[in-house]
Amino acid sequence: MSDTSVIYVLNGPNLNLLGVREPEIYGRDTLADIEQRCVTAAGEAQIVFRQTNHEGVLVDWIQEAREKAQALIINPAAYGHTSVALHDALKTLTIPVIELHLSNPAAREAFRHHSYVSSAATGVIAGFGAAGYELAVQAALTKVRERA
Ligand code: CA2
Repeated sequence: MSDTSVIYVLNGPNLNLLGVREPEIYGRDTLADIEQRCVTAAGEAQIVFRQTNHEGVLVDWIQEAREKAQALIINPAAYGHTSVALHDALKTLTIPVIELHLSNPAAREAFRHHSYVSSAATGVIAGFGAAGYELAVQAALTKVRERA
């Protein structure tokens, strides 16, 4: 059976710097490398992969995903710790939502311990570096197939 599912992979602020700064925390893969890993992991499913430094743009893309995607993966970066707007936007979705972090925020500074996204997510993947994106795509595909 062919898989024409569309999976949105949204990335928040500063993740455009991946592979350029702080490789000891976030690894050496660039965001372009990670996009390619997602495309490979998705097989016949389609990946829509985006990054923005702007909170409202993330809200717009989440609303777009309501119409166009079968699952959504989001690394909200710092907005995960601050944004009620992201929480509210994600709560409007009926598709599976996977929150993703390269590092494990629970093992870092206290201000990273709370996430406004987790309570609107189907599940959370954190601490596995760039490989977490591949795990998230697999989880998204599993959830989509369960619902088919
Ligand atoms: O571990 C993650 O994926 C985070 O979402 C990354 C965020 C951080 O605020 C979250 O607590 C956890 C930070 C993204 C910043 O990305 C950079 C990448 C390279 C160099 C500097 C920052």
